[in-house]
Amino acid sequence: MNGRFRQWTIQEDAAKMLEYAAEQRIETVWDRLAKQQPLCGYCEMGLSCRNCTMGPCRIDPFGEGPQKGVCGADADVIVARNLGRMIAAGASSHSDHGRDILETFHALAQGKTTGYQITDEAKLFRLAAELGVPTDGRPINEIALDLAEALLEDFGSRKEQLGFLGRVPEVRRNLWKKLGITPRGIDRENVEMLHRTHMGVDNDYVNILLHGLRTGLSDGWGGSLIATELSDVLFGTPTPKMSQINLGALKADHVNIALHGHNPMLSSVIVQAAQDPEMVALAREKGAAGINLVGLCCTGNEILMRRGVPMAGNHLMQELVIMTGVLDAMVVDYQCIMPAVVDIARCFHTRIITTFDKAKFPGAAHISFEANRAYETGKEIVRQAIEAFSLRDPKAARIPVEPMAMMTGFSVEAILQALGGTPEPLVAAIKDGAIRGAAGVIGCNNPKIPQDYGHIVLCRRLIENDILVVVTGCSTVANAKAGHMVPEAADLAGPGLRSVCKALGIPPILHMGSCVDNSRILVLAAALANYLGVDIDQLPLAGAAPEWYSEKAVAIGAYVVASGIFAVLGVHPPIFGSKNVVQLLASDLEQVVGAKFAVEPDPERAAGLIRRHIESKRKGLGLPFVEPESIPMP
Ligand code: SF4
Ligand code: MSK
Repeated sequence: MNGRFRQWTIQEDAAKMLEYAAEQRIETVWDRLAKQQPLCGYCEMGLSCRNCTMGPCRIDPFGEGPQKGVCGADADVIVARNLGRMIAAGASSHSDHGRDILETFHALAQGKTTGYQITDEAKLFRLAAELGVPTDGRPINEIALDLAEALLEDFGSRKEQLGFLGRVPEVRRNLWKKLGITPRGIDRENVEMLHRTHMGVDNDYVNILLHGLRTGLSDGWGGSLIATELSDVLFGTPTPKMSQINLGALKADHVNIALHGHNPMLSSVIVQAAQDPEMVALAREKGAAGINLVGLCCTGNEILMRRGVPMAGNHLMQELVIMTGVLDAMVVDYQCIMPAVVDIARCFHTRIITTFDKAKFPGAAHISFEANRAYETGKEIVRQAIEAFSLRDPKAARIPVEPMAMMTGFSVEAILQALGGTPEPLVAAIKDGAIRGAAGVIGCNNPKIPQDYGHIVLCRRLIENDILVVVTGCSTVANAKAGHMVPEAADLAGPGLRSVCKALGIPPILHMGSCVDNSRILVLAAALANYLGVDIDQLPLAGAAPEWYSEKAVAIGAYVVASGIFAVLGVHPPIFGSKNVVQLLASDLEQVVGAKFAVEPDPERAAGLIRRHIESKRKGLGLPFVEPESIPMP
């Protein structure tokens, strides 16, 4: 591999495409990062503020220049306000996605959609019962309508707490109540954060950040959880299945369509439309062997989990997939889609098709998603991809690798089923020490870190230490490409985890879905805590986001820690301009919610931190443990 690209990616398919990009002088995310150097130090430390036009202001971290903004805000307030707004932006992104799913579900219940149905009736009944919606003898559409109305209420502010909080251990709900951080309404917490961080409202950094936890909780136990649960009802609760991964998932003789973004609403319909005999016949008429769908980012994770659709790549692959010359259309919904894909597509025959009126890209074709004609829209998109296929230059095809196998589909329901219907076997394996604990490794790629290095090294070290890993989002692709997500990968794990995985026929790293599906990890953690009669913060669990870039990852970090789970970040958040904020988040928070953040860019050391943390929790529960301090840090 070219040495220059070794600093950018550890993946063969990405490196080969980067060589091609360099030859053709096609600019990528890595080139643009290089052109941005040096990055603004004030912004990196969270010390710049542009919340009003008396500024923008900045605080001198060396103490020589200004220590206050024009309004008098100091470093603590500015850093906390900036972080609070990041959390609100991330939580709003997940929760608005949840609202879109909910509105489609609401329209389905009223018979106003095409291309949708209730796929998991049993889950619909369970959710209805949980939210107090009567089910006996009622038609399913009436139940769905009442459930939709009840969940729409969660977005408003008329309730004292969100509908799904009954899943949280009582002791933690009481803690949130005592701290005043019980999430009330999804929209409310986000709006309140924007209000508090306006000039001259909340000038207490602790108070701002406590509300940051509440805002995060409105995402994890609200918007994201609604997105996950209703997507399961609509499109089916995932079950284990095999699929494929990397740029080798593209097929040179097929019409190739990449589905990119986060929302499964349209992509699930496109999966049906691509199988429509009319579309298949049209593709053949144009000389294609068939229609091949691949996923990118979390839209990819959604259709991978439920339909086994292969994944072409994660966040940093979105530009490179276009350069294969065989991608006929990239269909995007929203979030994590770089504006640059339109520029790169101009060099090829690829059509970029935007689908949501709230996410338009100049230069792309726009086909508006409407639930009442979703199937027709799906077919129109497939038709456009087939037209683009006719324009493809067959000599320009360059698919750089063969696809890798992976196993997907580990919803909480599927995990429980694999365990025989009860968490007891998992609890027993943790109790006797065969499995030391579990870690959720989530989040993005960031061009500041060699692509996938953080995910792969961290996860490999964790499983070697008998720590069961669950992954979502872009960590999934990284680990699958490393061969970590097939049952045979049990051989890479320590002896305890290996024996459990082999007995169950599962990989040591389980795919739990997309970014909103981090709520599945919360639900599993709460279910384990409830089963054992303890709070979540007593469990030997941890979370990590080794290559995060997105505001959504900050919101996830906030709800993970507020729920009692230690979280390790691999990229520095913009907080280091305030010693007090760092002290609060990396230390004092533990006394408040039983968990805290750590920042550790080296994944070997991050694995050490997590192993020590898990052993300390085992000690606290009276389980066999290794003295945490005796575990060497790399
Ligand atoms: Fe400056 Fe205060 Fe305005 Fe921020 S809110 S830009 S610190 S004056
Ligand atoms: S897609 S939020 S880059 S995980 Fe969910 Fe990947 Fe991060 Fe987007």
